[in-house]
Amino acid sequence: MKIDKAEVIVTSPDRNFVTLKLTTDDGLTGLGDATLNGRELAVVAYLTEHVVPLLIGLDAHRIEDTWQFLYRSAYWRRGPVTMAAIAAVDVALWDIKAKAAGMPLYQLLGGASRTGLLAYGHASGKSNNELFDSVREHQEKGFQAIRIQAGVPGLKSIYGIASNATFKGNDGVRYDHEPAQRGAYPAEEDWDTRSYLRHVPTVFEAVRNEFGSELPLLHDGHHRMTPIQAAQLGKSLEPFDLFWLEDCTPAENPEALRLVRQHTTTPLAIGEVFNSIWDYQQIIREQLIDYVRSAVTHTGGITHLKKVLEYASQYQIKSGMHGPTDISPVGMAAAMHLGLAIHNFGIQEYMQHGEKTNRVFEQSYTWDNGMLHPGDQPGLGVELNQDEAGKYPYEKAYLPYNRLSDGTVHDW
Ligand code: EZ4
Ligand code: CO
Repeated sequence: MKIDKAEVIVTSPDRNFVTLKLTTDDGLTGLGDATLNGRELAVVAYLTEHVVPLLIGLDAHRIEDTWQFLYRSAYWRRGPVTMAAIAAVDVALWDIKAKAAGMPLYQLLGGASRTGLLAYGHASGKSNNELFDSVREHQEKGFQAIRIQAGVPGLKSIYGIASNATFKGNDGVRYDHEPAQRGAYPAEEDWDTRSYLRHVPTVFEAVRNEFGSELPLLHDGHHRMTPIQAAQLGKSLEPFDLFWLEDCTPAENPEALRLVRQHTTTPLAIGEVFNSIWDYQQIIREQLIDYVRSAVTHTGGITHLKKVLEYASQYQIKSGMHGPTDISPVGMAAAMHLGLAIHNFGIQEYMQHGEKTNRVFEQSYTWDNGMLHPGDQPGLGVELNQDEAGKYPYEKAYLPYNRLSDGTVHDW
């Protein structure tokens, strides 16, 4: 079974997505997600110019060998662009292999270890009342675990809150910043860590008072704190029993987490911007985290992320795969097959795509009572409707960034 054709498809239904479609000489097709939010065309060029020409004629069954060939032959290893490109090839090959076997992909990964995947959604609001409404909306949609992001007094806009209503989804303005803002320049936001540190514990106290102690609650610090500030926050959130505190410090410095760990028992999650097992080597070995945040899409595909998660399992560290709307339904399905199969699944982030996206990517995964399941179609269970995809050409889009009150650029 040889790879006969490789197409890179860019479509922008609710936001930009990059998809690799492989076709074999016996007519099977496989899809891989290669979406890198705000830098989509870099991955398109990497694939089109440097990877696609190498794929034609390869044995589609040789997934591990193809992975190693792409990774090692490039000489320039790792990095988000490279690893997203390799991930797309890897996932498309797994899709093909599972279709050839006539099985849903999770069967090839060892079979189901559970009946479904606990998923969390994103609630947010500028005020506590708005936030409570958002939590209730999520509970009505079935969510049994909820991420809490709140506006901070004195700050105009902040990560996770739709302050300037950048995105109108099908159900109105959504409280999130996941769709990079369409435009030719990143939008500027403001930031003040001390105000944030003072405010967040009061929000969690209010949420616990309103919704009780059972509901699993999560929070994303989005890389903005210094180690000692993160330690302070973890400590001040301890009474509210978080499921996790995510990305408390910038991802580049794994040592920072040692200091955070010394001061707090709040569980830590990190890694949505990591892209290889090497990024995790120290923090897993030293047990500095509790959850691995990497997405299949950004971490070299199923082949590579499975290795990270197997390594993590020795230390009782679990998966918490990144699942914002900038992971396409193809990437989400890949995460679900992997999450269903591994023993150390923790939780899956799930933001729910808009209707246009769902028409472009026909899915067989299901959402029921707070639980995701990849479905039982052979392969990934997602197909690309190319007529629909063709209706939505690429639109230039950037993630926002932020500055302190004196104009200094801060971590976003
Ligand atoms: O900012 O997916 O936990 N989720 C996140 C996301 C990321 C975007 C970046 O592309 O932090 O909102
Ligand atoms: Co995050």
